[in-house]
Parts: sequence; C-alpha cells; structure tokens
Amino acid sequence: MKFARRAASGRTTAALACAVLTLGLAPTLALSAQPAAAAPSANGPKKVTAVLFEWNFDSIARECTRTLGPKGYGFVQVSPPQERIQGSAWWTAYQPVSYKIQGPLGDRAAFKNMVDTCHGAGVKVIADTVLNHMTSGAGTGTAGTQYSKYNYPGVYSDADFHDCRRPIGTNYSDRYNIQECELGDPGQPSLSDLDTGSEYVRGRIAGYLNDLTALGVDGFRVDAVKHVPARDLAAIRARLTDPDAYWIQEAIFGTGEAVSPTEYLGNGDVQEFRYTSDLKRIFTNEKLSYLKNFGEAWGYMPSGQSGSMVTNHDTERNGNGLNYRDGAAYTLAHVFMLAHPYGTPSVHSGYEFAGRDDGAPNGHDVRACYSNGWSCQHAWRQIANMVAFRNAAEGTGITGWWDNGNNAIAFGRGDKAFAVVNREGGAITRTFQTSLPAGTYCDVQHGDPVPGGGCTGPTYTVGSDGRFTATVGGNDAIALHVGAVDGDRPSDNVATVYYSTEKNWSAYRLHYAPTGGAWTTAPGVAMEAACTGWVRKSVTLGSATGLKAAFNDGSGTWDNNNAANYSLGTGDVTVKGGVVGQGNPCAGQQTRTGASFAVTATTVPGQNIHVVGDVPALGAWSPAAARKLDPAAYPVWKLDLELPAGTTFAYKYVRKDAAGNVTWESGANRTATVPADGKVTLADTWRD
Ligand code: ARE
Repeated sequence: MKFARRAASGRTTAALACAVLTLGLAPTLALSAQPAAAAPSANGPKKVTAVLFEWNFDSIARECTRTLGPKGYGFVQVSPPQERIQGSAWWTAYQPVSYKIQGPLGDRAAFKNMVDTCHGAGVKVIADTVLNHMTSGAGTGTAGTQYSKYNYPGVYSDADFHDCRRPIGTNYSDRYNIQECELGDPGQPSLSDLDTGSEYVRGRIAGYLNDLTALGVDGFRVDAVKHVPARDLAAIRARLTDPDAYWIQEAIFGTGEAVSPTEYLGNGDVQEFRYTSDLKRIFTNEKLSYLKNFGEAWGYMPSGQSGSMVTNHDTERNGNGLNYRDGAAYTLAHVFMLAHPYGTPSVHSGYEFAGRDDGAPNGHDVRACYSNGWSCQHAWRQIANMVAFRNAAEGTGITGWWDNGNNAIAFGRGDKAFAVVNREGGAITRTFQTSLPAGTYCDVQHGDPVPGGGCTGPTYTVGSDGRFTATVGGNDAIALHVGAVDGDRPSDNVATVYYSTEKNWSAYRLHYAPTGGAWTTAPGVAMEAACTGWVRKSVTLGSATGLKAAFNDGSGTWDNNNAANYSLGTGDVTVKGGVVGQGNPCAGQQTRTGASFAVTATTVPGQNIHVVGDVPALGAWSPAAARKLDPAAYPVWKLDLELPAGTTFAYKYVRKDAAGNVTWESGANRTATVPADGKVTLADTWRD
C-alpha cells in the first residue's frame, strides 16, 4: 500500500489527496476553520514562559510556588512527559514510545500534582509534545512498553507510518523529503515518521493532547512541525477539547527551504528562530545600536504570533544561540528580550553540560538552584525581575530610544517602564529622558522591590520632567518600571545626598536644614563612603520637600556654594564640581555579583600570585593582564572581583617574580560560576 500510494500520486499531492478524501473537506477550509492562537492573552498580561528543561514534575511544582508565580511568569513549559526510550541522553525525550505519562520526570500522579500546584501559583502549564515521529530503534520504554521501529503496542503499527522510510538528511528544499521522510542523518537510524494524514493517527495524537488537557494542561509546544503538513496539524487541532489551548510551534527558519514557518501561523504561534541567531550575533560581534528597529522590520513573523527566545535546548548546544557560558552577553540578551515588546518570550532554564548529549543531572531532581549543575536562569535576578517589567509594560511599544552609536542603548515602554543596557566595556553616565511618571523607582537589575514600597538595591528618582541621571557599569543594565516604585521616599521625603570626593578631604560632613527648618549644629553630620568617588548621607526631611546644605571637612574647610549654600531636592541628589544633579552615581559601581578568590600559596620575596582566566576581567588568558591577589592574609592570597551574574569562567593561578617571569600552576583549568546574586567563594590551593 505504501508503495502504491507514492507511485500513484507523487509527492506532496499524495498526502493532500488522502486528507481531502478522508476528511471530505478542502484543506484550506480545514485551515481557516481554526481559531487564531488565543493563548498569549490567556494568562492576562503574563506572557513569559519559563522552560524548565528536563526538570522532573515534583521540582517544577516546587519552583512554580517558590519562584515562577512570585516573579510573574505566566507559563511554565515541561519537557515531553510521555513514555520515552531509555537512555541517559536528554534527547530520549524526543523519541516517544507511547502516550502514557511515565518516565524519568515522574508519573501521571506527579504530573497532575505539578499542574495543580502551578495553577495554584497562577502559572499555566505548557507541555512539550512530540507528534511527528516515534523512535528510531527497538527496546523497552520508560513505562515498560516493548517496542520496535514502526510497532508501538497499544498505539501504532506499521501502516501508521509514512512510506518514505529513509533519513531526511540535510535536503530541506524538497517538501516531500521534509514531511514524509524520517528525521535523521543518512547512515544513522532515523525517526519513524507518523502518517499524520491518516484519520487514525490524527485521532491518536488528538487523544493524547486531550488527555493532557484533562489533566489541566493549558498549552503545547509542538515539536518539529516543519515535518508535519500544516493542514494535518489543523485537522488535529480541530479535534481538541480545548479550542483555546496555546500552541507554540517549533519551525526553524531556513533560507530557501521548501517549508516556511509562516505556513503554521494559522494553527498558533510559531517560534522565530532568526530572533535567536540575530541576538547572538548582535550581542557577541556587532553593535547593540543596530537593535533600534529590531522585530518585524528585520523580516520576522508578526510579533503577536511569534515566540521569542535567547536560546532553547537545541541552540544552546549547537551554537545557533547564546548559552550560559557566554556570560554578560547571555544575561544582557535576556534583559533586552524581556524589555523589548517583540514576540512572546520564553526563558530557557537548563543545566550545565560538558557534552552535547549529557542528560539532566541528579536524576532530573532539582533540589536547589545553582547546585548539581542546575543553572536556574529563570531565577537570576537580572532575568527574573524583568518578567514583572515585561508584564507592567504589556501593550506598550518602544518610546524614547537612545543609543550611543555603539553598544549602549536605552528605551522606554511608554509610561510603564524604562531600560538601559550597556554592553560597552566601561561605564556610561547620562541623563535619560523617560516617559515615566515622576517618582523613585527600584532598579530591578540590582535590587528587588519590597512589597508595599522600597527596594533592596539602588533607586533612581525620575523628575517631573521624566528625566533621571545614572551611571551604568560596563556590561550592566538598569531597569525601572511602575510595578517597582519605591513608595517610601516620596511620602517620607528622604534625601540621599551624594557628594563627590574630588576635594580629597580626610572627612566629609553634611551641614543642612530642611526647607523652612533648623540647621544642624555645625559642622553637621558625618557622611559615609558610598562608592569610588562619592560619599553620601541619607536624611529624613519629614514634610519638607528639600534642603539647604553645605559641606565641610570637619576642620574648618567649607564648600558652601560660595556662601549661597546648595538647594537640594529629595530622592538621590548629587553635588559635584559645584553642580547639583539627581540619581544614584554608585549604581553602576556596586560590587554585587562576582568571585572571591582565595588561594593558599607560598612565595619568596619578590613573587606575587595572580589569577588569569577566560573572561576579559581575568585577562582573557593573558598572563600580562592577570589580576594580582592581595597577600595580607599570607599564605592565603585574596581578590574580590566583580563579574556579571551567571558568568561561568575558567581560571588558573600564576606566580610572577620581580623580573616578570610567569609560572603557571599545574593541572586542569579551574572553573566556577557566578551566582545570580552575591559571590562565588573560592578556596583553592596552589598546585605545584
Ligand atoms: C537522536 C540522535 C541522532 C539520531 C536520532 C535517531 O542525536 O543522531 O539520528 O536520535 O536515532 C532531538 C535531538 C536529536 C535526537 C532527537 C531524537 O536534537 O539529536 O536524535 O531528539 O532523540 C531539524 C528539525 C527540528 C529539530 C532539529 C533538531 O526541523 O524540528 O532538526 N528540532 C526538534 C527538537 C529537537 C529534537 C527533535 C526536533 C526531534 O527541538 O531537540 O531532536 O524530536 C536546518 C533546518 C531545520 C533543522 C536543522 C537541523 O536548520 O532548517 O529544520 O532542524 O537544520 O537539522
């Protein structure tokens, strides 16, 4: 039968004729009968998905409650939950054996519990579904099903598979090859390709999706749709008990290919893979200023129907997207993605891997983030706090774009939010024009908003003119939004006065009077060290809306603005070179994430211990640019270094003598990863 059909009807028309006959409908009708993808609005403004790749169901349930719900994620995506082939590689997930929910991620009861728990936390659930194919070989599945290729007891037998039965290889210019042959490389076992033109197969697949719906699932990532004719998917979709289920379809754009991702827009959202590869290129090799018209103007599919992502489980391994080893480029690309309105974003959260096939660590069980190799990108402050930014900005476009013509950009989202992304090597200082309402905002890149008002990190005061001044560190960002307003300051009228240390006094004092109030007793109150170049003092002004101030060194030397005193407002105010400004000048300088190196090493006089590594801050493996450690606690040498959250780096210690000779310690490179917040503490011993 299979040969007869192919011989009689040629390539694509074979399946087409089949579909028309069995359905009694023209394929175009079947397509146009489909509802447009409903789901981006299905969880209110909360559209961001966290993809907890290969996490088991119990771990996902915990994470929904602990992080995803509180941070405002709308969806969690779970890896394929059905019975899969056995093996340690992650890609066993993409070879279904049956539609029983039983495998390394857990069983049906655990799955149901996960869905219910996530719903309780306000998070909807997307299941990754594989419906193009089954397995490439024979064996026993993770629920005990004995299977062979083209024979899956209780589900499919030989007649349910396409006739081509040879690997697709790399020929993507032939629709028949793509859609009826088997995913896989020539000479390798390839994946038995379901005949989705068959009513029986469509019914089976729809039955599986409907079972997931009955368990509470809200949407589906549909794997490998390029290999399934769009009309077959439409026919499957028409059988669903939940017509509003969200579909996010995986179809990789390829220039000149016979099957275009746009063919699938009638069935639901489609992932825009050019977004992923372009972001990698821009953030590693090109200029962020190019992103000014990023989105549909770059030829992408419509924003409202496209999935956007910095990376996924394939691209983080095959180089088509950034991955967790890319340090600041990776983190800042996420900040940009979540600040920018294009598409429906997903944040891939996986695990560290040495080889491409490496399966999930610790039996898929995530006991704690940043342990056992679980990366938890979705929980990094720089990424997680942007979910609320994105939610607050939902429905707004880009306003007030600024760039420096190079690698520093800033843009607003109407009167809801404002972000600055600085991929320059050094800090930038600038007064930014926003459309935000006046107020004091929590910088959610460096602190968390405190419920009811307040912020655990730096704040910026936007004036009634919409402006604020900030210094943004190299490879750092600032993000403000109306959901994270520091409510305390405007009502309490607190001023944090920053004074430049350019006078090099040995002590700094602030002598002040709230507007209409009494002066402090001269010489005033002591100011404290704030950051390089600045001292500060916070004062509560009560109902006063500003203060008069003068500065002195406590020993009779004054800066009183040439006897006029300075007039300062509330919030973060600065005085430098006799000029009054606003904003927190320390924001870009704070050492919040990084590494604390400590190595025990004995040396002789004239020798010093340095650390060198694969990131620029560690000299990019150049001993000349290595960073010297401090021997104050000899024989322990120490160095505190700021590095972006999430940076994974390799390093080694080197010894240098007075003549500049370099001796490397022996052994393999050491590696470490900077956590989302705080520092990774290293306690090493020099290896002779
Ligand atoms: C594994 C082994 C193979 C072996 C096969 C059968 O790795 O060596 O031949 O089993 O024994 C994942 C893994 C595969 C794995 C498979 C099944 O990535 O390595 O095969 O699971 O276990 C095309 C598809 C696209 C697909 C990519 C990978 O169009 O849909 O290839 N992506 C999805 C998933 C993958 C998954 C599958 C599909 C299969 O996200 O993780 O595979 O379920 C151009 C084209 C693209 C094409 C790309 C790569 O860019 O435009 O369309 O993507 O080339 O060929």
